Amino acid sequence: MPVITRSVCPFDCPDACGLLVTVENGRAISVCGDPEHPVTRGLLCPKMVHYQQTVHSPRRLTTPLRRIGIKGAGAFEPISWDEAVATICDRWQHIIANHKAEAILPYSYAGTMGLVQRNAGHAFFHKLGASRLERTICSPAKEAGWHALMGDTPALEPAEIEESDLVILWGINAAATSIHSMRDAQSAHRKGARLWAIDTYRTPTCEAVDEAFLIRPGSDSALALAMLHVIEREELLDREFIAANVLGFEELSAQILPGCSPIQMSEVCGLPAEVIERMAQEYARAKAAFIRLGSGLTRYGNGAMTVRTISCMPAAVGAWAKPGGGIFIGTSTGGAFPLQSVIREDFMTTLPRLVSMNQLGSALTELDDPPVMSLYVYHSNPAAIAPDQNAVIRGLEREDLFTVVHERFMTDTAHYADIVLPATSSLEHPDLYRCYGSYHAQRCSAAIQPLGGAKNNWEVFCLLAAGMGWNEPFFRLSAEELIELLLVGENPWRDSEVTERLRQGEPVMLTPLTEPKKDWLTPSGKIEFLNKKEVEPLPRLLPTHAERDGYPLRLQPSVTPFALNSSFYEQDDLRSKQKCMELLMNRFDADVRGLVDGQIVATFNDLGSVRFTLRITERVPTGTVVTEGVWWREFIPGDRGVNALTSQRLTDGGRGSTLYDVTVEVRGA
Ligand SMILES: Nc1nc2c(c(=O)[nH]1)N[C@H]1C(S)=C(S)[C@@H](COP(=O)(O)OP(=O)(O)OC[C@H]3O[C@@H](n4cnc5c(=O)[nH]c(N)nc54)[C@H](O)[C@@H]3O)O[C@H]1N2
Ligand SMILES: Nc1nc2c(c(=O)[nH]1)N[C@H]1C(S)=C(S)[C@@H](COP(=O)(O)OP(=O)(O)OC[C@H]3O[C@@H](n4cnc5c(=O)[nH]c(N)nc54)[C@H](O)[C@@H]3O)O[C@H]1N2
Ligand code: SF4
Ligand SMILES: [Mo]
Repeated sequence: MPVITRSVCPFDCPDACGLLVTVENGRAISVCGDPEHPVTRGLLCPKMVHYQQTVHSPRRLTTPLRRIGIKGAGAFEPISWDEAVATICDRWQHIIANHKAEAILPYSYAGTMGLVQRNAGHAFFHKLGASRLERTICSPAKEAGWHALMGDTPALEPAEIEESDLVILWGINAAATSIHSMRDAQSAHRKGARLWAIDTYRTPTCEAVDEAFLIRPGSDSALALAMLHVIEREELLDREFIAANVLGFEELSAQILPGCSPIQMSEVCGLPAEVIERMAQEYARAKAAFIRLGSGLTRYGNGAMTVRTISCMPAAVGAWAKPGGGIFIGTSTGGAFPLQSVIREDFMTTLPRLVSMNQLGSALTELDDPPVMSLYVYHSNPAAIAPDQNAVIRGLEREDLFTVVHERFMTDTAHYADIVLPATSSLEHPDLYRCYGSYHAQRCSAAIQPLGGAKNNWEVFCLLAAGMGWNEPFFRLSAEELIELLLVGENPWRDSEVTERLRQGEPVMLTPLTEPKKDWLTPSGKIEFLNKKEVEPLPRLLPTHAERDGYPLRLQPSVTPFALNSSFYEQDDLRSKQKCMELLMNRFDADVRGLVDGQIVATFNDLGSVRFTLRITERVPTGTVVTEGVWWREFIPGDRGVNALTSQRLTDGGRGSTLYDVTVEVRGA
């Protein structure tokens, strides 16, 4: 008899969708959305509708492996878990004796978002004294930009979008990356709201809105400042709201806005001045404009400033004061669960060095005192997703680097491992999930037994702790007991009733801590247009990094609806929907280079050269080229993926990645 079990989508996505998994004879045979989930309401994206194909993929790793060929060649032999753990612990003891524990570097990110499995390694590496990883590849510049203006003010309730009369999907490909925001925006549309998208090329989201505005990469501050210039000039400011809620509008008005006329800013962002004029007027005249801000526009040398500048807009027109008005960058529910009980910073006896995950290439090839002698990768695929792939691979090829990769699949990174450990999928382990697009949370149990010898992240760290000879009782707790540590007590986010429902596996809504849209949690209590604590006290136009690089085309390493970063390439159907690793280029740019549709092209800059299949399309404006998805090397025309073209440079705030801040040239290959 098939059994239906509730579960949660574990992937790095704002939504943490509720799932219903049908299990028969120990196998997951189908997965669908949970119609009773209060937010996700049964809707799933195309990636997850056949999740059982990922879980039961013939490509799943099911036994530990030891490298037998040269590094990166992919030749391995099976070994037992005992042997794998003993080999790792022996090597680490040796490295610690010769170089100290900081020579060991963990590398993990967001293969699973579950609070236990995602954070499972922290306690272990803290006790070991390993280098710490600065996990900033995604969008820390977004938080930094928000913080500079809004302090600790929490996000508004995202469902307010449905009450808006003008929804702006700004730098977010919501149709692919945030399907519930898209659904709610469309519901607002049905009630009469207009929908805009502001992007750098025509994404699926642009096809689903009333109007799409395409701007030059990294130039959103120019557009926002020009709109503010018009709003002030046309006397469309909400002066009452500003007087009561904003600090430093006068300074912005006197020092910055005069130099930001639509004509001046048109040259920067590429939109005609009259279009900027119209956008400003319509934005200011809307009853309750709602900006849903994405992450793409933050991955530039000026990314934090971009977020800060755009975030001034709802304050200038008083949109915050109206239901459905404001700007939403994502929720943060950090206080809801005592994560310290899992990550155990108290296990650290010193404060080891911090290594940026965006600079793994340099860490592996340049760091000394001590050099990185061992890399332990879990739920991440840095050989594919980290910037400056050539530097990363030079590091991974080092014969003296001892690399362990704990994975579900033989990823590009696992190919370079000395030891590969098989990981469970989310259906094979329990966890507790929260999300960053709303305020829901849910605990789930394993729906099926682990495949073959696969083990979950937490189990592996318990084995490694035992292998290191530690007696610490913490490493004898089960994953369920860790979940219970996260659920102890109650707090303003969740009372005893909500906590009990969580224990039962029900999806629940957490209660955001303050009344958003009224209390500005900044030092002054106001929205700080002027913030003297910042290097840049006022929002202004800053250049991107790539503007100085000198290659003629801006490259956008964007996302596809049919994969999530480098995940899901194991599903043949999803992969075939993406066809192949394409470079999207405008006909004009192709013609001047004598390139034709379908040919293999070499795309290059100072960091590397990557082969793509050229796709000529009017979706991309001149001067910009786009590729979607982070392909596995096995499926691409050359031996390098898109990140051989991206750099290790960091954002202006938050030390984030600058994956979109790239220039290239393209020629026939
Ligand atoms: N299907 C799918 N879903 C995903 C992911 C995936 O890979 N595939 N990834 C997940 C992860 S980890 C994340 S962080 C989120 C990210 O999801 P989003 O917040 O949507 O971020 P991105 O897709 O990186 O970028 C959003 C859009 O910004 C555009 N963009 C790039 N530069 C600029 C700019 O300078 N200005 C403007 N206005 N737009 C710009 C890009 O073209 C893109 O369409 O999605 C998550 N969901
Ligand atoms: N060119 C380009 N580069 C990008 C991006 C882009 O859009 N374009 N996006 C960037 C962004 S926003 C992000 S967040 C990063 C994401 O980078 P990563 O967090 O590395 O994400 P994935 O590529 O999805 O790789 C996750 C891996 O975890 C494995 N995994 C899943 N569950 C488990 C588990 O429970 N245990 C273990 N041990 N393994 C598991 C999966 O098999 C998968 O190989 O990539 C960044 N890099
Ligand atoms: S990837 Fe995102 S949209 Fe798709 S099922 Fe998972 S949480 Fe939902
Ligand atoms: Mo991300």
